[in-house]
Amino acid sequence: MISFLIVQIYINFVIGLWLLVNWQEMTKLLRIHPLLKWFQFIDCFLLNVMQIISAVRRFVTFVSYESESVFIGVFIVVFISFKDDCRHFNGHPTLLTFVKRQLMKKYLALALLLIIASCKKDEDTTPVETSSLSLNLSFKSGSTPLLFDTINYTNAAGNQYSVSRLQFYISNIQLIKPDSSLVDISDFSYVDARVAATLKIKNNIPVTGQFIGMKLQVGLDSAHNISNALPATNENINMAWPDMMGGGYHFMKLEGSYISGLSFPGYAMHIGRNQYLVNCVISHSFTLSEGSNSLGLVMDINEWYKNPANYDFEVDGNYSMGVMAAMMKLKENGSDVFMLQ
Ligand SMILES: [Cu+2]
Repeated sequence: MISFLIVQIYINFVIGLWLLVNWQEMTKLLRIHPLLKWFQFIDCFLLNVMQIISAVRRFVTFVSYESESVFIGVFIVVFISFKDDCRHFNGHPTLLTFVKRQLMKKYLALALLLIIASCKKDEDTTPVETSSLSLNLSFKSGSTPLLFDTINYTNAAGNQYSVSRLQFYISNIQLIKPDSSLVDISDFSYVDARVAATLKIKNNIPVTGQFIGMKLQVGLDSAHNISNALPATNENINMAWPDMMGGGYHFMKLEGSYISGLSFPGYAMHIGRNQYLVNCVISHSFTLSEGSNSLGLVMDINEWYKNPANYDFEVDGNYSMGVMAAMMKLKENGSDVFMLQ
């Protein structure tokens, strides 16, 4: 509606400008006294106002179609049907009628182009895509990007280790507003650090504004952490936590090997069971605007092994599954494994 009015006013402005520039020629053509131009101006101005009102009225009857072709069609109808009802000068056409005829002859193509351009522009400013947030996951150990299967990293306890598997669920992502209220943006996603397709978490909940951080969980809440509650995909089946150990799903499987004296034993940091759900809080200010937004979500694997308590494969054990103390340490260390960038 507003854009339609803008087009109308724009066209009238062009007509007015044309009148000003070509006034002398016009008066000759129309054989009228130059002083009458002010009457003509007021006359045309009033007519323009009437046309806008009439155009709006006509447009409203079509607006429900909301298609570009109808939009253009209505405009052309309105444009061509300008009323010739101000013939004050002994049968001479009014200036506006004259201009309209000139425009019809010379500038119709230009006018149509303007209309189409205006319509296109209008479409661009209409938000077609609702705002959404994509999280792009990446992994590192300390300052080193994750490279699988190489003993390349050292944790706070001094264990030199590699990573061969990193799979987990990320769930209940919430954005933190400056007043500390929370906006829920996602349910849960399965992530396999080796599978690129799982590293982009998209949500379709429109959200805009300023935020001071993010909360999320590594694992599944109690409503989902029930055997066979998730769709029976290979990924979910592989993440199953044995029924004889309580059922549900692994929240995370982080595996690799490490250097122990002269040997290279494996390690498996597996977390599951509701009480070991990992709550992460990330302090990071960001603004989400209309359209699509993306943020980098980086997991520092070394953070699983420190803060508040160092995890040492030699002391705390290289297999955590079902070992309450080990899983509790990982859960608590896990609260700061993520950062946003
Ligand atoms: Cu396990």
